[in-house]
Amino acid sequence: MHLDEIHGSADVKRVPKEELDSLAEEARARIIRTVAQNGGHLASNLGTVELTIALHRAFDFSTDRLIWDVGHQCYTHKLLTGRQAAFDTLRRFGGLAGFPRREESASDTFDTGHASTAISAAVGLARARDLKGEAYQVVAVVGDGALTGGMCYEALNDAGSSMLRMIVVLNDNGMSISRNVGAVSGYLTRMRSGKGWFDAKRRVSGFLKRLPLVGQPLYRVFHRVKNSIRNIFVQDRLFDSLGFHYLGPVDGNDIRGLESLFKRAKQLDEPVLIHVVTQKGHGYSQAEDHPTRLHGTPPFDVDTGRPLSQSAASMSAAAGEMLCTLAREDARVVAVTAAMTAGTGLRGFAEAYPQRLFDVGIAEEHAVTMAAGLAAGGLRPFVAIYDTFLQRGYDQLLHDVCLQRLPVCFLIDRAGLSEDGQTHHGIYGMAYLSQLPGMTVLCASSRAQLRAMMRYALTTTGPVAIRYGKADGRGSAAEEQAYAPRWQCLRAGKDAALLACGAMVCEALAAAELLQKQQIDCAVYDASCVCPLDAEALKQIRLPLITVEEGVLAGGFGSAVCRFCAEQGLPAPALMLGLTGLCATQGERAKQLSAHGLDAASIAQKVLNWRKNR
Ligand SMILES: Cc1ncc(C[n+]2csc(CCOP(=O)(O)OP(=O)(O)O)c2C)c(N)n1
Repeated sequence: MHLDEIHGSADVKRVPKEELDSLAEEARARIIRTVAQNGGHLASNLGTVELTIALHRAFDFSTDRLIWDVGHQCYTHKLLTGRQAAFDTLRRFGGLAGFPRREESASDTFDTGHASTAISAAVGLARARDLKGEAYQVVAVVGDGALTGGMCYEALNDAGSSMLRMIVVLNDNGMSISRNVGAVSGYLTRMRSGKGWFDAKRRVSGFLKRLPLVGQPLYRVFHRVKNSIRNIFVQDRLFDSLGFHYLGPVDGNDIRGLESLFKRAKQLDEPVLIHVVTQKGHGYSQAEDHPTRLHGTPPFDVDTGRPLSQSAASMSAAAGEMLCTLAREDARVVAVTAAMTAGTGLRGFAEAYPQRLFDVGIAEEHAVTMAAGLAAGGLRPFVAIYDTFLQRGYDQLLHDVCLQRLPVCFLIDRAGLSEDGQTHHGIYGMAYLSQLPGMTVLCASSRAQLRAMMRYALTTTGPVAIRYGKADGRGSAAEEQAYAPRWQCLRAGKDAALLACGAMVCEALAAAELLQKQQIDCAVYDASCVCPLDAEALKQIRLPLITVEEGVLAGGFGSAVCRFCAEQGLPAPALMLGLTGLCATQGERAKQLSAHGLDAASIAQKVLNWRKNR
């Protein structure tokens, strides 16, 4: 049977055993081809092809519920649940999402994107099922990387004492995006290498079962006491002691072995944790050899595994390089990351200053409070983090950093719309950071400015957040100067002033060019300090104001300007351009900007409309 004949668990069950491997190969080839064209999460998906097929054979996900943690490994699930025809549109604007989406398919039980949520969601579903007297099984698939996140332990703690019927599949490949970190990761490694017991158990079980007459009864006795025997072989039993029936570790790339274990687990009337060991990138040598580079990748060449085009100058790389410079000059400078060393450009720093980089795992709350501790201890921590993931650390920002006015600098990467869509957009940061007492919020529109802002942050005595998008749109147009928290007039004009921050500075400059052709003369300001606002500039501009931000309008930059104008008796902004409502778009940045009216052409059009309607 081929992929195009499969539309759900029932079809996967009909695949003859001897055709399972070729089905896995077909899915794998399709994933490689599609990600090579569209970009996406590659290595994680290649590692879970067999696991997904086995899950669909053992369970029926037209009624049973499957929750993928992070959800970046759900491509095979999409292929097996009626979405193979649309798979070429994966991650494209208007196409299939790169993550599970309930709106997209009834087979997607729970939307994910951020790590470590699946066990909590599974506990909730299992409780809902029991209260409603329903019978379906709930399965959460969680990676060992996601298991570094605190929410997992809150959920395990809750579920383990509840005797809920649910299954957690721990997909252990030893990797987060980079090599996994921390004590639990070390524990899992010991479990994997304590495999001697599992081999012994298999041999003894097989031997007993084969004994005539006494075999079966002896096997049952063995089965009952095996957990206590296992203590002798496997020293530690984290999951058992948390109240989970632990099964494993098993080969997670062996469909048949997994299928029979899942079928066994299904019979158990208690929380079960199945520890499966997969290989990240399995079946594609480039991804097996470079699982970090090919964890998430832009379009790439299948032969070499290398990106098809040179990526635009990266703000992350500039942040990483500057941090090395600052660390060289100032022994107090340290870096903190929550499992995003590569994504935030800290690889070079990790090599140059391994003792001064702290990768805490996918633990943003801990990262923020730990950084506050570092600052309280006299160091100058820079926390490099994506805007969307810092949402996790909101109370920590307030309670641990801002209330104590500790000098932690947040390097907030991927501010703005994300190709990955709604779970990953960095569009709330401007609003949520600006509410925090004493937090200076800066938006960098170029690498040069970012570097200057980082140096400036070291001169302050309180918390600073520097936000920036992925690419440096202004490039060499921006000069490196000592940063002062003032707005810069980049272009004079007499009809209106476009006040833009971050990546919107480029769009505003281009919009002003377009408007010039229509005889509308707009000034453009780089409103690099969003909190506090540049009060002097605002009082002096004396033109109709148009704010432009790649973030939610409610509580954001435009709102702050509006409030300032009301307080000062100045005219309110003529236009406030930004994002409203749920931003459910994904894919190509240019298309998203245009859909939300934030590309240069749309900005110019809105200014024209405003002029006409005045
Ligand atoms: C809260 C949060 N922080 C960071 C990330 C970025 N991220 C996506 S996948 C990933 C690694 C996940 O590792 P694991 O769960 O082991 O899955 P694998 O890719 O190894 O299969 C990280 C850090 C995220 N999705 N959510």
